Amino acid sequence: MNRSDKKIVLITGATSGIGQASAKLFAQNGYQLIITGRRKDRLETLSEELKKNYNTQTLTLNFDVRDKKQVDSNLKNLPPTWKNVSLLINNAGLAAGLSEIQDGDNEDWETMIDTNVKGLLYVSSCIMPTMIKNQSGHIINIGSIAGKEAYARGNVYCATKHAVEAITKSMRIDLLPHGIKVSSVCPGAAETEFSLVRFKGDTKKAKQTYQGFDPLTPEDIAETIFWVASRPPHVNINDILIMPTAQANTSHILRK
Ligand code: NDP
Ligand code: 8X3
Repeated sequence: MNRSDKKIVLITGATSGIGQASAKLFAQNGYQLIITGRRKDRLETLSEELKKNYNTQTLTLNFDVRDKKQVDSNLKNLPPTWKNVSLLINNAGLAAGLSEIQDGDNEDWETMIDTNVKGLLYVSSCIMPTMIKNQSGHIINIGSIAGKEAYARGNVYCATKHAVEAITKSMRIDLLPHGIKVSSVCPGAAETEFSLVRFKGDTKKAKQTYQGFDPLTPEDIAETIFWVASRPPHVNINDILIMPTAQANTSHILRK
């Protein structure tokens, strides 16, 4: 059954992992989709797949969330049929490196701060005015267990996800008078391209991250995001922390 009545959802970072799985689930449930990411070929392949499988209308926007000019030129003047975004999923994000703070690479720090914090703000600032004008909308920020606690060598990544937590709480207060819901979905270890990116293409290290236990899948998170997005108008889910059963917190994973 179509539960959405052709709402428009904008998903950042839809070329992989959680964003891609969410795109498929929202398409399956009758949403129109704006999907974004830097890898154009992947956006196009996904758009074709969504059209073929679900007859979904998709707008693909190829930009880097760190670049304010690119964000503005893609999102500030959306075509009239696409501008009434009712759901924004701020998902684009990454970890770069896993080093003790004294050994941290300054470029990695900038990449994480610019993507996870500034990128989320740049995208939101383009979409909030229309939501405010419409006096309705929903923003779901993808946080992390790393935004709830700090772990060894997680330093700057943890800081960016703590920032997402603070921004989410603050957005909820500021947008309250405008009828806009604000939520966060915060996963523990989910097997996506996350570790491949963190370890800069080192497939062995990426694989080891998820060895000996069942991590979350991107689909687990997509289902959670969809559930948060599909509550009735009078219900907002402020925050969900979703973990693999085998992971108690960032430092306790039960591996076989
Ligand atoms: P993936 O690496 O599989 O996906 C990340 C997505 O973000 C890609 O689509 C990528 O697209 C996009 N992205 C990254 N940098 C940029 C950029 N500068 N501009 C535009 N898009 C960008 O990882 P996940 O699916 O796991 O990550 C999604 C979110 O979930 C992130 O915010 C991450 O921090 C969070 N998270 C992940 C967890 C995990 O264990 N996997 C746990 C908790 C939270 P492209 O490269 O094409 O630009
Ligand atoms: C990703 C989860 O624990 O690898 O946000 O930082 S963790």
